Parts: sequence; C-alpha cells; structure tokens
Amino acid sequence: MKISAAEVIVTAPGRNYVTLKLTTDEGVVGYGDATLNGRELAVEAYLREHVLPLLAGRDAARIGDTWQYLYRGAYWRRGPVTMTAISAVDQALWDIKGKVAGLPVYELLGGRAREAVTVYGHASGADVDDLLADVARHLELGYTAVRVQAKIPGMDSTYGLHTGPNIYEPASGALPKEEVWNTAAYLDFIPTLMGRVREEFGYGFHLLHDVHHRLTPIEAARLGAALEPYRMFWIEDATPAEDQSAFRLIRSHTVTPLAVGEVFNSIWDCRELITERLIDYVRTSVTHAGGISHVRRIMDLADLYGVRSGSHGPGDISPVGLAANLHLDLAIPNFGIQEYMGHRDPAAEVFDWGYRYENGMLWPSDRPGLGVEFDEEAARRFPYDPKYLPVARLADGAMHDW
Ligand code: EZ4
Ligand code: CO
Repeated sequence: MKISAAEVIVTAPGRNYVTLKLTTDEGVVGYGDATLNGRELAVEAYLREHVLPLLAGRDAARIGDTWQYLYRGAYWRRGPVTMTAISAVDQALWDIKGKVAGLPVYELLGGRAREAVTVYGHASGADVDDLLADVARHLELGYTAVRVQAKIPGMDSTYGLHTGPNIYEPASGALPKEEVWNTAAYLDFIPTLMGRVREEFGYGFHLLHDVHHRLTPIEAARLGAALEPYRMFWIEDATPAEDQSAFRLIRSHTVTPLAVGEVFNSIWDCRELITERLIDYVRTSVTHAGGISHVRRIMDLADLYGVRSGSHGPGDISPVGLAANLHLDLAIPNFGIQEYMGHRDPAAEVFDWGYRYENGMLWPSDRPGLGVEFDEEAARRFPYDPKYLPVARLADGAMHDW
C-alpha cells in the first residue's frame, strides 16, 4: 500500500494545532500531530516544502525505513522543527498501520502493559489559598498526582498558572509577553508552598512541580534539598535542559526525583542523563521527539537504567499527539506518569479523540490506529491564530530563561 496524498492542516479551535494527513492509494487515512507552540508555521512549511514531496509513492507499511530516510537522509539533522515534522509522519504511518490491521496501535506495540495511563493534573493559583482550592478540586476529580504552581509573591506574573477556568495557555499576543523573574523570591516561596499543600492534604497523593528551566545548578540543588520533607514525585526542568552535565551537580546534593526533557527532540539530548542515572523521569513526547518509533527507543534505553517515562502532555499537544503518546504509555514497561491538561473548547468540534479521563487515569478507546477522528470541514472554520510564548527578563532587563 503506497502513500498517495499528503497534506498539512493548520487550525485553531481554541488554540493552534498542526495536523498531518496521509492518504494511501487504498483510501486509508492516517493523522499525525505536528504542533510546535509558537512555531507552528515553521513545521508546516518544513513538512510542506521538504517532507511531503518525498512521501508520495512510498510504501506506507515501512515506518522505520521512512523514519531513517527523513532523519539520516537529511544532512541537517535534529532540532525541534525537523523532529516534530518527522514525528508527524511517524504517527500518521502508525495510524495507518493500525487501521489496516484493524487494531489499536498499542496492540502493535506489544499490547497493553496496564489498563490505563495514570496522569497528573495542573493545580495553580494566584495565591496560596487559591492554589489550595485548586488542589482540592483536583483531588475531588480523582487525580492521584497533581502539579502545583502558584504566583510568586512580589512578581507581577509567573509561568504555569491558569489563564482562565481550567485553561492553561502560555502562548498569547502578536508579540511575546515579557515577564520579570526573581530567583530569590521564587526559592523562598516554593518550599513554604509545598509545605502548605502537604499540611492541608497530607501525603496520600503525588505532588509535582515545574521549575521551567529557571535555576542554576546550585540553586536547583538547594531547591531539591529544601523540598525533601514534602516527598515530591518530581521537580521538573530544574535547569535549562540543554546542559546535561548540570544534573550531576544537582544529583549530588538531593534525593528529590528529577524530571527533564519536554524540549528534547532526540535520544542524543538525554543519553548522558539516562546512562549516568542523573534523572528519574524523561519527559520526551511523541509529538516533539521523533514520533512513537523514536520515543520508544528513548524509553527502552531509559528502562535499562531505571529511568521512567513522564511524557509532556500540555494543551499545545493536539489530541492526535496525546493519543499517540497514550498508545506508547500503555505498552512500555517503564511507564512513570503522563501529563494531562485536557483540550480546550472548541477542540472537540474538530477532533474526536476517543480516550477519556476517569479516576485519575486516561482510558484508551479500542478504535483501530491512533483512534482520533479529524473533521477537516470543521477545521476550516478555525483559521491559524498567531501567538507567541512569553519571554523572561531579570529586574535589570537582562534576558533570562522562560
Ligand atoms: O510551558 O508546553 O510541563 N509543561 C510545560 C508546558 C510548556 C508549554 C510550552 O509550549 O512546561 O506547559
Ligand atoms: Co514543563
């Protein structure tokens, strides 16, 4: 069966999503998520100009060979744009393979190693009381793991907060929003905040926190040590993710578990982190790290070293991308946890995702392939809506990591 048509569709039902559609000469359709927040059209153009012309006539069954062709065959390898594009092709080909076989993709990956996928939800607040109310709401909804973020006193705005009821959307505006960051205020506040959460709700659920690349290694080490009494499930992205050696220093000072990697796009980004056991969870996602095929290899490497999965699952991954990640989460032995933020209205007018949230877990559908339907006509009603992620500066105006 050959790929006979390929198309990229950009649509914004509530937020921007980039979707690759591959069609075979027998009329089987596969979808892949190619959404890269704030850089959507770069991936769309990479796919349209440099990848789609290579796909027509290729055997749709040969997922691995197509992956290698797009990765090794391109002299300019890796990077978020390229790898998100390759990922979309990989997802769409797995979707086709599942539909041809009449089986959900997790069956092709060896079958379910668990019934459902444990997820963590996002609690946030404008102050401590507001945050505590949101944690309570998550626990009532059945979440067994909750990420906690709150506005840092003394700062005008802080990353990771809800922007509306149940909405977390960092991208906004025709130009990037500028936030002012204060490390000292942050480091003073976070241990107090986690202490308050444990005091109110106890230790019977997993507590997570995202540092979002803001600290130096020694600051991250101090935070990890200060949080030890609160038994965090993890602290995420403690330092800018490209410096793998930073984690040696953090690791040597704290037993707070470490997660990193939502911005990683290949196995090479996390090789030392895994093989030197510098982290506990690797956060690569199917959408941004080369698809099901490549993330499966990352997770296999991680399994050898006792590192578990904790894949990125923000609102800026489409229902197709999240479904693809769920199929992998279901099948791998070293699944840890999956991030889940839901999908923002009116995404359901365009995507029918099949999986459902219940009791702190995501439950797969038994539809063949990835199991996500895409309504192209509805997609056309929601044109691309340009948005940027924010940037961060220090009080003196110097650029900082967002
Ligand atoms: O800020 O996906 O853990 N989740 C996160 C995300 C990122 C966004 C960036 O597009 O850090 O919410
Ligand atoms: Co994060």
